[in-house]
Amino acid sequence: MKTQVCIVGAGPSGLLLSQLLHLRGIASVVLERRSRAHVMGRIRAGVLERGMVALLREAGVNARLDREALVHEGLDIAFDGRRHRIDLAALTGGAAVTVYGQTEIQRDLFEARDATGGIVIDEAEDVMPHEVDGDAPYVTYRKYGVEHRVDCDFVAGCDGYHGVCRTAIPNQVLKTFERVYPFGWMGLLADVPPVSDELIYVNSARGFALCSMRSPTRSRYYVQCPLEERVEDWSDDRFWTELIGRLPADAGARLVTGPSIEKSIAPLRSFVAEPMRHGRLFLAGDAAHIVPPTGAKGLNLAASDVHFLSRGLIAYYQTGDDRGLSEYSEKALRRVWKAVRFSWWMTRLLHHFPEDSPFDRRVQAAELEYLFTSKAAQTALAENYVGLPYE
Ligand code: RFL
Ligand code: PHB
Repeated sequence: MKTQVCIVGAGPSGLLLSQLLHLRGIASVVLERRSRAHVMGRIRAGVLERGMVALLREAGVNARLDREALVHEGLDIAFDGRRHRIDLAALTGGAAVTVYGQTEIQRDLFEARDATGGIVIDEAEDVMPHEVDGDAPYVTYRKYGVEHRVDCDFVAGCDGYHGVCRTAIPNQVLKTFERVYPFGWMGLLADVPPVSDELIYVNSARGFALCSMRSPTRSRYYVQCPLEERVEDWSDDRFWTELIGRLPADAGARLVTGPSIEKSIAPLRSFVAEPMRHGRLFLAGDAAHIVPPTGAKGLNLAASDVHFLSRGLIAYYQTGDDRGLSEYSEKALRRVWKAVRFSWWMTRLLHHFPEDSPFDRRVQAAELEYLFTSKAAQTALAENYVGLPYE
């Protein structure tokens, strides 16, 4: 098979890139390791920056989002039993975030690719990019025991943190940066009305908690948990009791509980791989970087990467101008590191770190106190949370 861009991974990065290229007449083939049911069943992000919403609109996958998504102009941070609202809209001159599940975005993107005859091959085994530093790269994979080869101009590595494309960059070229946090997030999804109209991020004596949502009738809650915990150790009852114990009293009293639809534990990690381009291979999204979910930035970074990469590829195919491709890694990484910084900072601010000394705890409390009383500090949080510009 021959195509222009071979995209590895059918997560949000891969499908969005494929759809944006299609709209400009650029052909792609998407190779995905998992089944479609598996990809559609993953419960992940929920908060979209305006840049990502604009990109989904550009890709023509905004119809359901426009009908169903929730617009949030603020969020709450709770500490020491008190709640403080960060007025995102007032602090940023009118910006807001959009609450719409990654699961829904996956569905909208699959539907769009199917409707326009997009080639998305699922259950592709042993996907492997070759010759990416030459002029004629290709990708091999196996399906139903048969070997296949896709010849292409470029390979887009959109295959997530555990993907294979990053490994095609030689060790002497690739630099990685990493911070592993000493806890995870236990998440629960349930068809119960959210405890509040806006998200509540909680730093409590028992650790971090987050009240989020997918719709007016579906809630997503998280509690910080030790890394060695297993989902099987968390009955719904244990989860709800722990969550209520961490919420400010008024929210705890109002919380509606119910049977879980999904429960999972995610470890927290910051990770960046540089460069994001090697020859004719381009990494985008979690394949190149991971952030802890505290700042709601992972999916949004995948979108900004896809924005820069799609612009570069479109310019190349339309006019032969390869500047966008040459600058891709540097441009994307500038924005990535700012989101890495913000996610690390939010994580540091809101979690209980087991190794913290009494001094560290006092500094954390002082930083929260400062945030609650300083408009400058709130503005810094707000402009990062709604999303820095794509530039
Ligand atoms: P994905 O979604 O991991 O997709 C990669 C795809 O590649 C496939 N794949 C392969 N295919 C072929 N061959 C191989 N060798 C392959 N290896 C892997 C995989 O099966 C998969 O389908 O990466 P992508 O597209 O870059 O998207 C990134 C986002 O999924 C991720 O950043 C976010 O989910 C992170 N995240 C959040 N981001 C936000 O912006 N806001 C949030 O509120 C938010 N909350 C979260 C999150 C992530 C979480 N978890 C579970 C990690 C909350 C959680 C709990
Ligand atoms: C979510 O709704 O899953 C969510 C929201 C905000 C975050 C992380 C996850 O910071």
